Amino acid sequence: MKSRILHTADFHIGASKKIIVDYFERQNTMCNEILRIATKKEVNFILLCGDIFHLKTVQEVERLIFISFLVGAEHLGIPVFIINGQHDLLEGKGTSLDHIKKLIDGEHFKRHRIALLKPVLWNYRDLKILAVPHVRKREKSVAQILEDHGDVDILMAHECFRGSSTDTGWIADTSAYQPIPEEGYKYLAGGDIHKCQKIGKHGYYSGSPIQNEFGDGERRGVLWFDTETWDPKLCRLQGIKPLVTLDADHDFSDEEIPDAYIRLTKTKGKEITNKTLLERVVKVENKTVEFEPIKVTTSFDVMEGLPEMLGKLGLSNKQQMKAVDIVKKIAKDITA
Ligand SMILES: [Mn+2]
Repeated sequence: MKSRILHTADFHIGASKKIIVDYFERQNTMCNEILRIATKKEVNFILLCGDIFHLKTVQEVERLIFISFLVGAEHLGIPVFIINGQHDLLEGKGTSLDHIKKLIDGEHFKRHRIALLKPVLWNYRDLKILAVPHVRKREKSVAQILEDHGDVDILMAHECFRGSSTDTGWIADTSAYQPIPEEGYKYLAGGDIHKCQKIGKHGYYSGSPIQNEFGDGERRGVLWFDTETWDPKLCRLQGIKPLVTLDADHDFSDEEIPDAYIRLTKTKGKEITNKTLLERVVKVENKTVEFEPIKVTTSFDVMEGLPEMLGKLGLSNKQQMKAVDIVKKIAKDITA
């Protein structure tokens, strides 16, 4: 049985809130875009490999962004298989995804599955999927956990594997990092490293779907593959403004300014007169520039745009209303 699969990770909902004015909307768009791609590519399920939330203090609206993503996927008939990353770990034994587990266990979501802190083996369609969530201290290596379970088709893990690298050129090259298991699986779906890359023979990091900070490369998206070729392709998200770094000492007077969140660097205090540029700057590296970047606001209603989004995805009015009701009910439950 051929399955089509979307692999993603490292949403980091709540990241970039200090620099991006409309970060809620941007990360909500990210979630909607992933559902759009999943629908277009007719995937059978989504692998979501950890670091859903950025901070331990997750705001309700941030929770709602993720819950509406799961509600959307549920209604589209697309299961999402989730593991936690290190950003999802709370002090003590909890995770920021415990409420999602409750919703799944309580059958509010009937399709999705979640593995928190402990490895779980899922059988789905004709596939064996071993989910290895992140833990603070690994007593057994990922390779040993895999060996305990025997051969699988897909290994999900949120881990920094040896040999992986970031956009800034950092490489995980010491023995402190986990070696990639050499065999016993057909596809390793990795989370943790934000740059999309191949690792080992059959391992892949999807990377984060969008840039979350300056320094993140612009080559981003989600991975899509099928179980005939196991050969993933990067699908880019649409409608996501990039984060771009510009040299403030450059003469911008005649230049087209990209529609982006802009960071200015290296200025010696030269006056900037290009209005479009000034409107788009959200961060200044060197304080000799004489203006304040745009202030961050935090008012955003996740319900706004949800029916339209569901409509665009092809849901009937009745289904849309049902989905909105579910999100409202959940919102009420978790803010109670
Ligand atoms: Mn991460």
